[in-house]
Amino acid sequence: MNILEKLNTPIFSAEGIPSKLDYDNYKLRIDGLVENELILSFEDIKAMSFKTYNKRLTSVSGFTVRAKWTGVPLDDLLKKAGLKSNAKYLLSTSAGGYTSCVPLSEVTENKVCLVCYLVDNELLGPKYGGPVRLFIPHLWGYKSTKYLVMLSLIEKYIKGYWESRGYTDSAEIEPGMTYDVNSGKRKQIKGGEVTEF
Ligand SMILES: Nc1nc2c(c(=O)[nH]1)N[C@H]1C(S)=C(S)[C@@H](COP(=O)(O)O)O[C@H]1N2
Ligand SMILES: [Mo]
Repeated sequence: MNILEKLNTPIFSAEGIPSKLDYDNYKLRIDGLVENELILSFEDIKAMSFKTYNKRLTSVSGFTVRAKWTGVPLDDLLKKAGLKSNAKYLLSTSAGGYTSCVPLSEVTENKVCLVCYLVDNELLGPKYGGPVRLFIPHLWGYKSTKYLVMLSLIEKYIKGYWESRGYTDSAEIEPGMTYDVNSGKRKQIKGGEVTEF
């Protein structure tokens, strides 16, 4: 059981939860406005240099959870693929067709964005978006696509699953009350990445 399972973290998956994951045949495709399209296996991803961030995933539905998220920084993958000058947005797609889209400026350079495969050193598993998911702590969780299979570099913004259903395109975390999964307490958040607890 990983930390998210132990804490009974709420599970969001519009496309349903896979009964099991196929790590051996997993492929992440990076395509669109890049010099070199990449197709990476789970082994390829694990072989790349990684970073770990002790940070929170925060959902507009009203929960926030802290864990140590490990993965390949998006910047490293984009460097490997080579961005074309007209690439402006990152569109992420899950195995089941869930999508979300962010401006590159929100997920590169000084911004944390991981192509994540471990949480507190354990696999994400079928409930929490394995083999590989995005982790973007400073935006509402709907940008952190689970069951990630494709990252497409595009020129024009496309609304993703939740953005098409009325949630904001920016996904900037707004002030309000939230449930802190780690402590089991309801807390006030002030807006922006949740770092206060
Ligand atoms: N593929 C996929 N990724 C997804 C979603 C989804 O429905 N499908 N929901 C998003 C939302 S709304 C949130 S808050 C987080 C929740 O992550 P968790 O299920 O690991 O708590 O996943 C995001 N990524
Ligand atoms: Mo969410």
